[in-house]
Amino acid sequence: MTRACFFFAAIVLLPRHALAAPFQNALLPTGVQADHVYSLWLVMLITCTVVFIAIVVAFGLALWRAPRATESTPPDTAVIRTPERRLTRAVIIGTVLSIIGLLGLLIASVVTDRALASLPLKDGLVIQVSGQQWWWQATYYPEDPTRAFDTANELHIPVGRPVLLRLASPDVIHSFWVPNLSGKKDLIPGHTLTLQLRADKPGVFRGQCAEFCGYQHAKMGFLVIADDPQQYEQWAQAQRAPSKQPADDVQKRGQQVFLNSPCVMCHAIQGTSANAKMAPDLTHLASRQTLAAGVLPNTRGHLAGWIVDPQHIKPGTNMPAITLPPADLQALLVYLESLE
Ligand code: HEC
Ligand SMILES: [Cu+2]
Repeated sequence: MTRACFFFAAIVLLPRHALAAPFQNALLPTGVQADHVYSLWLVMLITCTVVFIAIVVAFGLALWRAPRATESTPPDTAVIRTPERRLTRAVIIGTVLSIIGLLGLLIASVVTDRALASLPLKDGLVIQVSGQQWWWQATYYPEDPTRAFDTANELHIPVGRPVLLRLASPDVIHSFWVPNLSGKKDLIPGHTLTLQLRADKPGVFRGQCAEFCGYQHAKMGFLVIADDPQQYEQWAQAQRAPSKQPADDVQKRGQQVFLNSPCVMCHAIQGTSANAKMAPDLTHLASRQTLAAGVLPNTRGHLAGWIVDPQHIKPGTNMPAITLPPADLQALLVYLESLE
């Protein structure tokens, strides 16, 4: 019993006080929407715990009072020879209490749903997110060609401002879930669903596809980075700019390797002739913290490993292994790493 209490206290109290660095944690809400979900979770947890304890106690009492017998004495059934009326009353009270409890939980979820839908979207930032197998494509300011830009697998959002995500998918169902900021929302082919959220503190939050979408579903993560509004604007401006031009001969050679290899059939680097949209936009690849949808840290070694053998890292991924002479690969890496 003490252990159960400790466990209960641990899950309710620990996340708020002991885990200083939230990363992917539904119990450490960092935005209004996640707060609503967390409150509902608490209401459900507490209600269910109370009911569970009440049932275990009632069960224990029933066992305690059950008629006992030994080989030589018959059971004393006096205790269960209660008048029918009393039993009926007990069943009615039990049923009414259960209905009240379930109704209470239903009302709590409806209230949460309404609270989630009522986030004011004035001055909201619109991001179009498309779930791909198995990465995330994002277009910022989709309605405003002068401000629009593409990125992948890493969203920056301004702290304190509402964000409206328009979620779509070309083929299979995915689910967008960044637990510190909001609940889940599916990306359904042929529909656009929206998810609104707001980060109330700066931070880096991990998200994850939460709907089985194929072989590499588990390796379909992403990051949401909540920046101070000013930092966010700087980031957006940098992302909007075309890619950095090669600054030296090695980078120039790397760019040529990229443009002359199959990379251009799938990837775009704005400011060059590569503008395919089948795969993550690489215009500002070096500004991102991870590669391949949150699977690898974005370092030169991992980048090389990914280009040489993506099928080893994410079997079944839609990027083929590409063999390049070592010097070409090195130049390509130097060039890609310059794309801040
Ligand atoms: C047939 C299409 C295709 C070709 C050709 C291709 N890629 Fe990819 N690439 C992809 C896809 C799809 C992904 C996303 C994979 C995933 O995360 O599951 C990807 C991911 C990447 C990433 C990680 C991007 C990120 O932000 O996570 C890099 C870097 C990359 N490719 C570089 C290259 C380079 C360099 C070449 C050429 C040598 C190349 N790719 C050729 C389809 C392709
Ligand atoms: Cu998915």
